[in-house]
Amino acid sequence: MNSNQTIYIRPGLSLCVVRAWLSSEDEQALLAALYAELTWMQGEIRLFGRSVAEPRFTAWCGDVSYTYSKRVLEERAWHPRLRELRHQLEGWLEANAIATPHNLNHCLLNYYRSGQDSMGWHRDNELELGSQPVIVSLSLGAPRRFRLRQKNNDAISPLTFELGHGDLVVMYGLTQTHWEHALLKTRQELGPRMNLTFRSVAS
Ligand SMILES: O=C(O)CCC(=O)C(=O)O
Ligand SMILES: [Mn+2]
Repeated sequence: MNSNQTIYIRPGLSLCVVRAWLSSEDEQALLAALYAELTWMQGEIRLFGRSVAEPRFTAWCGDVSYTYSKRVLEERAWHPRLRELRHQLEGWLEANAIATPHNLNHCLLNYYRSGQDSMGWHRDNELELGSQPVIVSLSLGAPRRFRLRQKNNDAISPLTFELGHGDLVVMYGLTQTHWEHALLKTRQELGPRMNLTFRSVAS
């Protein structure tokens, strides 16, 4: 096992963190290329009956369509760098004996312009991800606090990781049943961060 790699096991949670899975040169070049070359959109959410812009930008690639946050992300051709990363990460999962039913056939990307952009508490538990979703998350750019807490139980301490600059997190097992995660707003002056989540989606 890589010395940068730590596994966290808690009741209902299995998580692996690999620090600097990508080297710092690679992660900067990748962030710039993906920002320039992918099609980014800003989604809308309903809040108290009004439509407001989501506090982040989203892009994706996938062999199959995926319904995320009530929005259908249609199948979309892979960016060559994302296709390459997908295969490297599939190799990493295999080496670590983490099984995915459909390989990593979808990648959702989020771009947080500053500390004011965010993602609220949620689980990635859509039916099409299966009963034990494997979420492979790569973070580029400015580190941000990624938080996890057990759902409906504050007896178990939440977890927090600063994730950026090529760090990899893999959530697996029953994590998406019992734990929620979020990237909350911060007043800190921070540069942009991009997050790539590779998923295994049933068609
Ligand atoms: O930006 C992150 O680290 C989290 C992204 C996330 O939870 C998601 O895309 O579902
Ligand atoms: Mn998520």
